[in-house]
Amino acid sequence: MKLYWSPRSPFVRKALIAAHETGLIAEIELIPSIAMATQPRDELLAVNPLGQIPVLLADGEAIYDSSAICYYLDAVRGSGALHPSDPHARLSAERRHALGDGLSELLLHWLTERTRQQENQSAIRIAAANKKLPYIFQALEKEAAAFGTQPFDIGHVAIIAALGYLDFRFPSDWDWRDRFPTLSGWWDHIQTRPSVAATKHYDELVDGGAAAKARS
Ligand SMILES: N[C@@H](CCC(=O)N[C@@H](CS)C(=O)NCC(=O)O)C(=O)O
Repeated sequence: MKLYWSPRSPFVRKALIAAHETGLIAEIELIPSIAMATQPRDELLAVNPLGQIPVLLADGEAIYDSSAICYYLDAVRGSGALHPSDPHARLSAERRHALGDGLSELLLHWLTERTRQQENQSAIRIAAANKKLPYIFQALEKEAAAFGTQPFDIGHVAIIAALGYLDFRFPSDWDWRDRFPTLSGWWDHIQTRPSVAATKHYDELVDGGAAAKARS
């Protein structure tokens, strides 16, 4: 299998966590990729008409997006542990999955605005993101009350990807740790899970690959 990959993408991280959880990571070759919403790349469009990463090449198919890749690795190739078969457990997992993915999307848009020239930044979009964040974290804090007793599933994977991306890109912009103690306690605890510890973000463009070497 081949994965169009970047160590800076929260959606790629979801796929990587699923690959570790299912024990399939050793079968996946990583293809370093740069994806930008403003400059779609031909090599990505050839495998994903949306021009986004991650994309997994497996069984002669190009599989996208991150949710489909996680489903393929876990339910088609693995035991299905990340996608509960009980409808109520699955509904809960999918709601948390949506919450995590939604936060990742919001953060990606926020980063795009922030990296624009000051005069081109949209104050309206930045204000909208700032208004949503407390609501998202209140919902996460409520969900986190059950995290200690739930089997690990795709909802937790998506939330880890989003919170990890927040720490990576916005380490001092949104101080949630003291305000949301249940979520914060779980976040500290989950860092030692092997699939989480093995997939931390780094910026290969800044590190010049040093971080990648340290991890191999
Ligand atoms: N729904 C997609 C979102 C993927 C996504 O937004 N990927 C970003 C990188 S983190 C990307 O490829 N951006 C380029 C673009 O949107 O054209 C998924 O879950 O995989």
